[in-house]
Amino acid sequence: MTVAVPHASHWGAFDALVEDGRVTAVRPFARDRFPGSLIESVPDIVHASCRIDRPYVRAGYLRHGPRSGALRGGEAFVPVDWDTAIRLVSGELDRVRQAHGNTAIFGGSYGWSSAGRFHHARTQLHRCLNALGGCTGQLTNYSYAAGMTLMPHIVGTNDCITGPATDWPSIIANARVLLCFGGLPLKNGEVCSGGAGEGQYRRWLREAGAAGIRIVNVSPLRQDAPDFLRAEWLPIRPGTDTALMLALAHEIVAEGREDKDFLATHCTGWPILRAYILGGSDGQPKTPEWAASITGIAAATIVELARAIATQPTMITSAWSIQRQDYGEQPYWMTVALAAITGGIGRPGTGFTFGYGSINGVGNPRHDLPVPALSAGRNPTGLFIPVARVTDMLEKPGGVCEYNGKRIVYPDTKLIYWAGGNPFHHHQDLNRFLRAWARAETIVVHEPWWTALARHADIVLPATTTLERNDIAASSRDRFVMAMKQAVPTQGQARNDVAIFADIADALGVRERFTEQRDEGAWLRHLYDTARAGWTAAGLETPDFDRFWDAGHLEFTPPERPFVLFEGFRADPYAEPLNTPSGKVELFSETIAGFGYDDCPGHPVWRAPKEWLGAPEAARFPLHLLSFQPATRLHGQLDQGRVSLASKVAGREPILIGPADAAARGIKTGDVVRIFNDRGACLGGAVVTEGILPGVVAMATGAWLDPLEPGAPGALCVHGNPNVLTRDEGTSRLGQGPVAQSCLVEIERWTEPVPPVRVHAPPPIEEE
Ligand SMILES: Nc1nc2c(c(=O)[nH]1)N[C@H]1C(S)=C(S)[C@@H](COP(=O)(O)OP(=O)(O)OC[C@H]3O[C@@H](n4cnc5c(=O)[nH]c(N)nc54)[C@H](O)[C@@H]3O)O[C@H]1N2
Ligand SMILES: Nc1nc2c(c(=O)[nH]1)N[C@H]1C(S)=C(S)[C@@H](COP(=O)(O)OP(=O)(O)OC[C@H]3O[C@@H](n4cnc5c(=O)[nH]c(N)nc54)[C@H](O)[C@@H]3O)O[C@H]1N2
Ligand SMILES: [Mo]
Repeated sequence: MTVAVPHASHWGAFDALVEDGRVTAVRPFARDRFPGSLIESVPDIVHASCRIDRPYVRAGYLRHGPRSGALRGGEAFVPVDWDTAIRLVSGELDRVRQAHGNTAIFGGSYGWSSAGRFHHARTQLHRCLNALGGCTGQLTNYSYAAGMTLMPHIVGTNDCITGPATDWPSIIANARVLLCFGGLPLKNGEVCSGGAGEGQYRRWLREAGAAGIRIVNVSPLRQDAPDFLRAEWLPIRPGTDTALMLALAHEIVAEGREDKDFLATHCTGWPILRAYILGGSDGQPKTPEWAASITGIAAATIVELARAIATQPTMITSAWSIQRQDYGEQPYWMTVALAAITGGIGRPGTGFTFGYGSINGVGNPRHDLPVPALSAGRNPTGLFIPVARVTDMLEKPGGVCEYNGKRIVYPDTKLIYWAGGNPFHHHQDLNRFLRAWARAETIVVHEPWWTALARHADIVLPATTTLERNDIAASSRDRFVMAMKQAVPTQGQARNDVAIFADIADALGVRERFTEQRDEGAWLRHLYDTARAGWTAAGLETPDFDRFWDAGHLEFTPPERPFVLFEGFRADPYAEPLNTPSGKVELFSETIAGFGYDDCPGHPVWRAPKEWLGAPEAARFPLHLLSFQPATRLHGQLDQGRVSLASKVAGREPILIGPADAAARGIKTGDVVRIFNDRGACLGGAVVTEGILPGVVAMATGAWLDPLEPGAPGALCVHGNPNVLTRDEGTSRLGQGPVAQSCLVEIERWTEPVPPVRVHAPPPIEEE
């Protein structure tokens, strides 16, 4: 007999079809008119052979105990029972906090975990560590660190990134030009953090395409706008969007078409930025000809585009990707400036927003309502590092990190605890990271699967997947709240993260502080009721928990009136000022200028990236590598599922390369290639395409790291994880965001026998 169990995930809501305790298939949530395909991988991951079946300890750790300097990843694991595992972990947590203080415990644990708001592993870890006196935590994120640090200074809010933003109905009704830096890739709408009931992004793109809006895809990749949008493709050299924006601004000013009123009444610093654009402050007018030589886009094209955006209602959207590069603050600041110059800010369907094409849900019509969410509580140490500075922190105890006007002193990390994220997926320059990782004495990881993270740990605790527990999925960007019901029994000896932490808390005498005496059922009810109080306060009638749970979902009717960000400010900047020092849009920021950072001065500037096609290093590594979000999975998640596996080329991660670059290297579609630079090397499967700017290659993130010699920094990744190649540096001292997109490589055909990909099967196991 087949039972259908309602469930949800970051990659969509679905019914799990269950036979004899196994998920055999899924079908999309009946209310989702635009379902995606990633959910098809769910049965594969729940019952994967790479599930961790019981607790394990690295053989050398079991023998020698906690030790700094051990290179991890190359040794067999030894199974242990749960009591031993909990004793080891709680003993270490206690030893380290007693001997070195809580900041020696690095519990940042960045990552997306799973969609359920209660069993969210990272939040559960933080609750546990906070109950134990705290840890070193992390600030910002990998997605838009530079942007989210900058925006509060210049527009007083991050709503232009996280929403609520000017919504799609408003754009479709009012915009005539949609200028997209980084495009509107279809693939990115496959996911929504916390889970979406409906894949609305696909709907909005169809409607925008049908509305006759002129859509301009500024990107090195043609596929960043799906064919049905009939977008114009402006292939741009990676890392040069700021130069293009400055030239657009120059042309608008040269033709006297800037919105002088808006610049005078709603902005501060325009005379300073204007002088920079016209060349008065540095001797270099930012003309279309100047930008053409940097961006590779013809001056005449820039002139025509400048006229179009100055004379027609225009929405400017910049993908989150374009700030994950050297000086990533600059294209974001200049996006705001360009929207100010065209005068679109706060008017229906125009202005600027970051990331309409970056994730499902940006620009969805929505109420600003609370969603059920577990609180991690307060970290008593108060110490947080910018998330992407993790290698620096491990390398330089006592070192100073400058960030957004502050000086943060790095702690001396002895114990690393990771649950619900994967630095061997997300961090840059993994070979450097692996050496820094060796400095820790103990590394504890919770994972459902033998990912590269689990393989590089000392103590590995098997976590359940969401299909093995009850939870609630919700995102502020989506109109559904979804019940995630347990579909199958716990697999192997896996346990829920919360149960593991409850036992650790118990061993250290803080069980009640951690559990607040609630079990899973009581917690779900509590989180739902807390959010519901907010819904009631907003005047909305909603079902009680039992009725919600029985129905399997709750739906809010979206507001009818289109939403326009900064509408009130536009109408009256004195009655509704921005939350900035001047109350206006800061085209020059005294605060930022006061930090004295030459890598992020007081107004937007063009700074040539450290690695790009115009850099001296391009002589040795002549190809710019983009490592974008994967169409076939969520980061490293689902890589062992059918959708991701079907996309591999010769069993490797596909890498897109243009015909001329491929021919010059004797490469054709289907070939295995080696991609390399001074930081590392990986294999990939070549896909030759016309749709990429010459000199650029592109490989998605998320292939599980699979070193030819596990544990050896510098070893070839035989599978295709681009983070062995990327650079690990901050965007600037302001945002300290990651710069994954600023990366040069060379490629050659791989002529030796092709090594097998082994990472989707368990690592070597020693018997007890
Ligand atoms: N080169 C390059 N690198 C990048 C980017 C890029 O553009 N280019 N993008 C960056 C961005 S924007 C992001 S957000 C990051 C994403 O980086 P991450 O969020 O770290 O990537 P995920 O693979 O989603 O990691 C989540 C991990 O949690 C595990 N997990 C899932 N459910 C559970 C659970 O219930 N319990 C436990 N204990 N574990 C669970 C999964 O198996 C997985 O290993 O990557 C960044 N890295
Ligand atoms: N299917 C799927 N969707 C996802 C995710 C996933 O893992 N899978 N991850 C989610 C997450 S965590 C995040 S943060 C978002 C990220 O959202 P984004 O950061 O917007 O996504 P990316 O795919 O990294 O980049 C979008 C496009 O920008 C282009 N690009 C790169 N560099 C440049 C440049 O210098 N200039 C210009 N003009 N274009 C450039 C690339 O061609 C790329 O395809 O995606 C989310 N959506
Ligand atoms: Mo992200």
